[in-house]
Amino acid sequence: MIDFRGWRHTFKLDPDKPIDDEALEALCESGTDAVLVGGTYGVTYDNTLELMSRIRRYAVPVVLEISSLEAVVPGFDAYFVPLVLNAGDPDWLFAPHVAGLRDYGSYIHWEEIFAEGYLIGNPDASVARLTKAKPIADAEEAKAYARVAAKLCRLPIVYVEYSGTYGDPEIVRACKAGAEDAHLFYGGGIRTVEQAVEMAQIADTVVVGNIIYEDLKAALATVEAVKRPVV
Ligand code: 1GP
Repeated sequence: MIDFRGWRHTFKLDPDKPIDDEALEALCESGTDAVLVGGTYGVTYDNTLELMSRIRRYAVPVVLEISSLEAVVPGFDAYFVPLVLNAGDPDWLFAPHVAGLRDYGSYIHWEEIFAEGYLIGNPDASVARLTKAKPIADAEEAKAYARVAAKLCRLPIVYVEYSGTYGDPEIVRACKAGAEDAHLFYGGGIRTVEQAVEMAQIADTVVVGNIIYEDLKAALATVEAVKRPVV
């Protein structure tokens, strides 16, 4: 069983985006703690299976962040299931989960499943538009969202998602305070070592996504920066 509580750095790969073997090897062998597989649009069973099989050549743990019932592929080390805390469309809270459990409930290995209280901070992200995410009013509200996830619902993970833009450290700090014992992931717009380090000082784990496809070297540099021991 995976233990994400020790993770400091992860890469997130989108099955809908091409990545060549050399780049994939560099990412998987970089020393990152895990590879998350997920995306908002264009995620299919076939492209998810293909990406998982390619990552499986390496020892790094690989986790599927489920975004589509059609693309739930067996064989991952674990499955992260987002519950969108600030979804304006309430169907993004539980409707797909009910549909999934109705059909596949008896096949699930529950020890591999972890629910994420997902808080969307970038209103322009595809996932924000899809779920009609409500804007986060201020740090106090962000903290309250994290508390709803961690304390009220006892979810193991709070994921602050700024996909496509670099987030507000004050908001992330407030989420960390509200998350208490839940594990805090931060993802969104990390393009430089400085940004990776800044968010890693607040969140338990940082997630590096898009930059992989734009500047692989910059993406790889975030691993060492985050995992370097503080002296
Ligand atoms: C996306 O949180 C991740 O789901 C990472 O965001 O792609 O902006 O790095 P970026």
